[in-house]
Amino acid sequence: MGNGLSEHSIFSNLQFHSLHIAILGLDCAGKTTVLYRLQFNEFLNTVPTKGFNAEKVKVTLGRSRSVTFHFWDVGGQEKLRPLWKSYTRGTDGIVFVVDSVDAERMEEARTELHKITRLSENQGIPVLVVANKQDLRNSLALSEIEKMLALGELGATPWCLQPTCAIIGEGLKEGLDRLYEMILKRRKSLRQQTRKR
Ligand code: G3D
Ligand code: MG
Repeated sequence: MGNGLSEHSIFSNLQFHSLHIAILGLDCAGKTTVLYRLQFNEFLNTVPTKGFNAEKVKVTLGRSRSVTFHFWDVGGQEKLRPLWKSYTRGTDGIVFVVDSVDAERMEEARTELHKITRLSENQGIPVLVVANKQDLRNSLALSEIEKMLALGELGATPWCLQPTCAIIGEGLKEGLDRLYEMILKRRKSLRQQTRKR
């Protein structure tokens, strides 16, 4: 699972405290801004590495649960996208950031989003789609973004669409809460399936 917990401990009680999240999206969507704004809580450490940023951030979510997120912010340039799958292997969730103003590249974002969620190892992994840069006047409405990204065609992938303004951090905590809930729900249903076997 990539979070250091054994399957047994996860399934015996759903109190997992550490999650692995890949932050993906086209270049300039705001991924790195999202990552650094997420440090609204306790900052643990920084590991600057070529090609990606890794951060461990401790977040207090609804009902006072403290969860440590290990975020991997991977470069979004075309030549780096083939690397995405190495970062989503064993991930608990994906944050997919889109630039709400960049209508021209929404189709490209859709292609990449569908490509990564269709991989067999990513089946069912929850995706938080972040409609970033909502502060800009010409940003697309959520309903338009949902349509342009064909979110309704994601099949087995649970998803949520969250409007944000990453430069001031607006909407990010709500987004993480929603992602956490989706991850929790998936873990519960996997646990039930295991019990039935
Ligand atoms: P990336 O990591 O996805 O490539 P970055 O994207 O986080 O580097 O952000 C790309 C640019 O978008 C940055 O501007 C950043 O400040 C801007 N940006 C990120 N989030 C928002 C937002 O919510 N609103 C607005 N208005 N801008 C945002 P620069 O000028 O540094 O390239
Ligand atoms: Mg970046």
